[in-house]
Amino acid sequence: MILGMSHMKIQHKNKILSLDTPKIMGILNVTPDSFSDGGHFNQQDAALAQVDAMIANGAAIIDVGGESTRPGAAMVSEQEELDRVLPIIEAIATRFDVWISIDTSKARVMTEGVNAGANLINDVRALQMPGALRAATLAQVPICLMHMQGQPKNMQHAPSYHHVIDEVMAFFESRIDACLNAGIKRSALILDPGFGFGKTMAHNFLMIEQFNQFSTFSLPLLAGLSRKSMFDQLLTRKVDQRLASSLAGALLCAQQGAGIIRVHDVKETADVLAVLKMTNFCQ
Ligand code: YH5
Repeated sequence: MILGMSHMKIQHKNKILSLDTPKIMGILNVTPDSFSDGGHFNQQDAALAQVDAMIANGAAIIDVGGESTRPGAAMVSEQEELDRVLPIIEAIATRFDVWISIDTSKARVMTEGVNAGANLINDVRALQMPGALRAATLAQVPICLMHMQGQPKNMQHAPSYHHVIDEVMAFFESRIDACLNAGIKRSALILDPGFGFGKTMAHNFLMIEQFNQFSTFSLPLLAGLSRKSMFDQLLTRKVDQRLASSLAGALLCAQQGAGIIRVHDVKETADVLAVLKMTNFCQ
C-alpha cells in the first residue's frame, strides 16, 4: 500500500506529471568521461541515443548533470558546466516530449538550463549556493531540495548525526521556509533525503527503512539509490554489480511513498514499479 501519494503531482507551464504512481527519473551524465569515444557530435549522438532508450524503457524525467557529485569529486567551473549541459538540454527539448531536469547547484546554470528547455531543477545543495534561491524563484519550475551533510569533497570522511531522520527533516523544514520566503510556491517543492551524501551505510539503510517518515511534509519525495556505495558496503559489489540491490532499495522507497525514483537502470526499475503498481491498484 502506498500511503499519501495520491493527488501528488508536479507542474511546469501546461506540463503535468502525476505522481499517483511512482515515476522514473533516468540519469544522464554529461561529464567528459561519460561518453568517452569520439568527438563533440558523437558525444551528443550517444547522449541522445541514451535518452531515446530511457524514454522507451519508461523514464518520465531525464536528469541532465554536468557536475560530478560523487564522493571526492572536485567542482567544475560555471562555463564548463554550461558548455556541457546546454546543448544537450536544447537537443532533448527539441526532439522528445519528456520532462527535463537540470542537476546543478549553480544559479546561472539553473537560469540558462531552464531557458534551454529544462522543466525541473534538481539541486543536491538545496539552493544554498550564491544566487541559487533567487534563480530558482525566477525560473518558476519545480525544484528538488536534497539533503547533504558536508560537500562532495569531504562528505564521506566521517558522517555523524544524533538522529539522521530528525536532522534531515529539520533541514527540509528550514529549506522549505527559505523557499517560501523567497516567493517559491510550496507546490513547486520536491524533497530528497540524499542517499550517500554524508551518510554511513547505517544511516542510508535507516533512511530506507523509515522512508515514509518524510511523507509528513505532504510534498513529493524523490529517492536516489541507484548503484550507490551503500550496496558495495553491504554486499561487496563493484558498481556494475549493484542492480539487484538498487532495485530492492527502489521498491522499498516506492512502497513508502517515493513519487520519483532516480536511476541508471530504467528498464529494470520500470519492471519493479509495474509489479508494485499492480499490487496496489488492481484488485
Ligand atoms: C540523489 O540521490 N545523486 S549524483 C556514486 C555512485 C553511484 C551513483 C559510487 N544526484 C542524487 O548518483 N540528485 C546524485 O557509486 C542526485 N538525489 C538527487 N536529487 C550521485 C550518484 C552516484 C554516486
